Amino acid sequence: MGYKLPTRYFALCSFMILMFWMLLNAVSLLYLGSNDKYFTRGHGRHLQNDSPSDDFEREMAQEKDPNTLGLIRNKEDQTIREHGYEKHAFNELVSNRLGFYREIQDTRHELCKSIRYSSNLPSASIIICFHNEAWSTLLRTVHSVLNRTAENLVHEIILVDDQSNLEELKDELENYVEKLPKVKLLRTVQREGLIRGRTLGAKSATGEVLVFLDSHCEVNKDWLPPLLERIKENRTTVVCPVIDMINSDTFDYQSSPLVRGGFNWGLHFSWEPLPKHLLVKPEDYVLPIRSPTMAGGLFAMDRNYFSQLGQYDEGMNIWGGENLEISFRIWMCGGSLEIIPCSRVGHIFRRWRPYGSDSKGDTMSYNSMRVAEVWLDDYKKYFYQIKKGLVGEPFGDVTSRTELRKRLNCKTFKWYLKNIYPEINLPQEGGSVKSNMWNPHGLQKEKVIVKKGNLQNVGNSLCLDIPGRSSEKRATVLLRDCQEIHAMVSQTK
Ligand SMILES: [Mn+2]
Repeated sequence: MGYKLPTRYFALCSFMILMFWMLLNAVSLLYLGSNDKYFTRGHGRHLQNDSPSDDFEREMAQEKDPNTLGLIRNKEDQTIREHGYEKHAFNELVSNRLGFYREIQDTRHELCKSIRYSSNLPSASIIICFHNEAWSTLLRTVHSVLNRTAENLVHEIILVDDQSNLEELKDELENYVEKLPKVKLLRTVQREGLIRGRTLGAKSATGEVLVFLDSHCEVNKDWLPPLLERIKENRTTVVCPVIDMINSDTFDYQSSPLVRGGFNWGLHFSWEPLPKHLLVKPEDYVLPIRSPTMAGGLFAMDRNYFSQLGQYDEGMNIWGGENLEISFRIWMCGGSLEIIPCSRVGHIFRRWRPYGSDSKGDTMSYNSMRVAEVWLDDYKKYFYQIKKGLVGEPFGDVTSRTELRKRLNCKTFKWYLKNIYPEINLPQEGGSVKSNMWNPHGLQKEKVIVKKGNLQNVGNSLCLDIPGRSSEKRATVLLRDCQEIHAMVSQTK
């Protein structure tokens, strides 16, 4: 007996611990479950609010536990996560759980915090162009602007929907946006792409300054005054915030180092380290940085100056090259381009572009040819040296853009290289150039094609195939009859 008693006690204790554990789980699940619903689209409490109030902000600001943020609790979670990656190339499950507003770390340099800005800064029209953006990332962009920007500085927020076909971005978005202050929703009539979409937004804007943002951003503390101040001092200065990194899997917000924009002769944008002499004293970390080019998604520019300088090249399709075009144009036609270290905006860096370009093909190459033809003068030979396949390919009519260049009395590309980007190397004849670019996903390796052909399983005559365009990142690979593939390839030739 003396031996059985402790066993029974032990069993009883175990049972009670188990019960307690289950109770704890039930409570935490209930709590988290309700929290999820709070942010589920269409059912959130904020929908009843006419505008995000202080209460709203406080409630929204509660810390999201990074340990459970990505947890898959049921089949539905799994589906959201998987479909999210397919549609948006980021973890939509985590994004949904973060809600429309969250606290993020203030990534500015200490010295930024004591800078005072003018009380009569120009007002901004914030233009956010999107195509099939995820509900939570789009609205977190909007709410971060509403919550982290002084009201008098936001003239309006213009959302430009470029033919999204996601159901929630139709009526539901329209109804939601109606309840937000200062937010307008425009829609293109046909797929226009980022470039004409932004121009459409700019045409309807009435604020003094245009601020372009991507649709998956979170603006950081006091992000706007440093940009507006610089434009107020000189309306031909175009300014970019430092683009902090939001991790596409965890949504972790990380500070970016101070870098500037460059490019290579294939006309690809690249981030590069600052020349050493620019970062010596502590003050150097808050002073504007002259940048040869901009990344393209996030910048601010005087509205009239944007028009005067020729907006965008509307002959460009969907995406790509427009950032270099506007960068060259700004510098060569009398303006300047800067990165402002005290202005920080987080942006989700994805590993691949989740949407195609419809029937428009490789728009990056097409657009880059237009840039080369209009702005590069004799230097365009270096572009075609690297992009041999583009020689003789169509690039549309660039007459209006060459006329614009003449009308604005712009300087030569030689002047630009000598004065704005002396660090660039000219490629050796026929060769390519290596650049020491900074890349948020680590160093990019150069691609070398050693051999081309089919990959075949000799046992069953099945071959690896990529349905759709093989150049698309994250394309699916499947096994298919080799004969079938062969037939399709010869058909398309
Ligand atoms: Mn983006």
